[in-house]
Amino acid sequence: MKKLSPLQIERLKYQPKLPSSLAKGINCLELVEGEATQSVRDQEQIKALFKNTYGKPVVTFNSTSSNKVSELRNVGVILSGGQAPGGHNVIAGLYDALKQANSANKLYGFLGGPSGIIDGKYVEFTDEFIDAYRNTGGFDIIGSGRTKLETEEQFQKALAVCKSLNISAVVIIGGDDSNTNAALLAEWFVKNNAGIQVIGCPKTIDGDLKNEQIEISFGFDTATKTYAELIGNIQRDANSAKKYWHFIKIMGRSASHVALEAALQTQPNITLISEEVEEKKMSLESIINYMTDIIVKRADMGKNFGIAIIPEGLIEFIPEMKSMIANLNDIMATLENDPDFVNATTIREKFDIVENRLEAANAKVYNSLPALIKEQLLADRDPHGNVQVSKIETEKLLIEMISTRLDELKSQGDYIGKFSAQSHFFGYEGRCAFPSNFDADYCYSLGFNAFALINFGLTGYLSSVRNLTKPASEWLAGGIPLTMMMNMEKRHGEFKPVIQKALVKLDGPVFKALEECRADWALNDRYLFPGAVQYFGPCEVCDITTCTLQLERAKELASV
Ligand code: FBP
Repeated sequence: MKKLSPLQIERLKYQPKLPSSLAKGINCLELVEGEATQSVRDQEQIKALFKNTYGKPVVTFNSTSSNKVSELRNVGVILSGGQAPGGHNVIAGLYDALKQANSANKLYGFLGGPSGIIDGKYVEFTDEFIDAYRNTGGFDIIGSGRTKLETEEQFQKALAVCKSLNISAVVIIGGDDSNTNAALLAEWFVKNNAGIQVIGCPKTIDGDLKNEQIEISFGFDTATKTYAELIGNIQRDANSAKKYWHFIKIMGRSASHVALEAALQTQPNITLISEEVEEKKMSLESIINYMTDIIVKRADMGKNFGIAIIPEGLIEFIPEMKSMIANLNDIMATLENDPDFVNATTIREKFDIVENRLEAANAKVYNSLPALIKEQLLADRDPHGNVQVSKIETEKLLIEMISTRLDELKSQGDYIGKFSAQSHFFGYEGRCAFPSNFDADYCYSLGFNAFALINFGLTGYLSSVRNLTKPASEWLAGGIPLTMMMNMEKRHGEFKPVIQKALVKLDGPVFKALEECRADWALNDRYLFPGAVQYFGPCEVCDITTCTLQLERAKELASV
């Protein structure tokens, strides 16, 4: 028997809460259809590409008194992309609903992400299998992957695998890219009369898969609370020793929602928000000046310590870097097969080849960077051909440039402090934590609800559970068409239909909350210490949601 920690044992017993409409039973639901929908942008192009799944209505579920056994359905499930706390509960909710609907139903888990459905690698879930993973973090129940599902050949293979298992529906648990895959697969299955439905579930710690119907993606709650705990601990350390500046890079591929939320929970001295940097066209130099100014002012007050939060994707939002990285991404695609580059024996030779190929202005920016960052910018691209920003040590770049600037100021007599910095990157630490009560309940509900959508024969929908700042019993279950969230974007030089990413809105209530306080937090230490995620205890501590969700919902409700 596998040894479990005391918390593992207790969490396995936790019974996640469901919205009252779903709690009555999977066979006691009625479907309510809303108005027909359209995509967020590029309606004509999206409609042409999704002839069979475009324009469907938003749907919601009500409970009814009728209780009928559903027809037999076998379902396959895929975990796709980066890990996010609560993924196991989505599968547990899906499994429970499917077995409640008809005990002869079967749930298959495809192994290692989307490639599992193409290669026919799967497991069949049983009660015992599922029970060992309830309320646990991670995606290790079946693993995850980032394979894109987009080619005719992949779709044909997926169809053959589903047919061999008599699968009539597939649930894809993923972020914007994975749900774009889900939309493409759904359309292809309908077009080819495959008789297989596809339902998505909104996952990503990044919090950038959201809109009016999807208030937040799952995992954001737990991950941000985990980072906030760590930042709070570091703030205590900094405030105790009073000798270090801590530069903390926080995960979040592109949008700064995670950094912003972690900042609101902890109130650090400096928080950079990538979307603001882009909007204000802040150069690297102006970011350095902004941060140096605060460091100097604090030093004048006798405080040679502080906390700076840096969003993971920052580098791509600094205008001159964005242009250089875009140019570099194109060049890297050709250099992969260039013998001079591939066989270069020193990193200096690689730098020279790259600098010669970059446009003049971009070469200048690239050349101005420290060697460490130049080298990291040459690392392997992700499946979309982009730099993997989690591997770029922006926090170290900023420390190095600020140190140089402070030395200059010191030599001019404008700085009297002592700058000693520590760098951190909080990312993987938060993605597989035990899901908070919120994420445990939300994920279970999303999975349960995904089966409800399947049971009503829907396809090309995203599982939607709303009203999330209210107790779970008041949550609203339903679904939104995936095409409703799509627009056309350039990928690998071509316009493709993709789910639109939600970036931080600078006129939104969450950013405004930071903006109002940050000057005060910069100089007067207002650190908050959130502590670890709590699973047992008063609901004011255990069941609270994020500042982001609370502020956004409050604004939405006020405008109704
Ligand atoms: P998803 O969008 O797939 O949920 O992944 C998000 C993320 O955690 C980002 O925050 C991060 O940049 C990236 O994954 C890291 O990817 P990897 O796990 O491949 O290193």
